[in-house]
Amino acid sequence: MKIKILTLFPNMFTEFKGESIIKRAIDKGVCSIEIIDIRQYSHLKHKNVDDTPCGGGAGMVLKVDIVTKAIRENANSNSYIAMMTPQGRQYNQEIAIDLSKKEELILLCGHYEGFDERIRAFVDDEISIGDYVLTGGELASMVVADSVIRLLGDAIRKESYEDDSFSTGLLEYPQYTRPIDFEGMKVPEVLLNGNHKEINYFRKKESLRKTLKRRPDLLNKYSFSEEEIKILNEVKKEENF
Ligand code: 6GU
Repeated sequence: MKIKILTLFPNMFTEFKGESIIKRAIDKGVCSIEIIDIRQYSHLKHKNVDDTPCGGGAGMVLKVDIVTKAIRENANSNSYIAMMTPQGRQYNQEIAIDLSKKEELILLCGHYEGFDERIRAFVDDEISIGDYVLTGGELASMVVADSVIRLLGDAIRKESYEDDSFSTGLLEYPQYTRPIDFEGMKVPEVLLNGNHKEINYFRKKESLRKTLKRRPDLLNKYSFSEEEIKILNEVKKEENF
């Protein structure tokens, strides 16, 4: 997969690209990341990319002519163009899986007050990473790129993600490693006895317990096996739900 990030702050991505897992994916040839400075597409004297809003008001607005030039000169018929804004659809694992199947992904990052509304006609998608406001789309684009890249190049795992995506999944069961006793806090006995049937049962039960207590909304979307329904009922009894 080719990922192109259009940004006014290319330096923000230097560390990101060099980070171990991302770097490994790039080195393995699973993906390439190209950081493109929107400013180079400005025809203006001082390479300005924004202007005051029509109708007045505070802040600056990214110019439609310059941003669309940046898009047009970098997109082709295989590009899927997503704009990073707090007004977009809320990002989740399902969207990450969808994006991981694209041949080329273009992430458009804005800053200042926002994009000229007409830019929206030139993108395929608009993504927000949650209900809070960032100073720009760069951090959000790194979140998206990271979550997509970790899905690449592992066809078997991708299949298991398909029928078990986070949106239909459960929270992870608790993990432990040595020491077995830390200041009186002990690793659960069952994990030390080597009985894999018991271990799997414990893990499923604790995964259901954690999901019930922290993210009960996920249980509404989860498709339970009969065994899991029994285990969940046991957990509910123990937790007085
Ligand atoms: Cl994608 N951009 C900005 N500026 N703020 C955000 C966001 C994106 N997602 C959540 N907050």
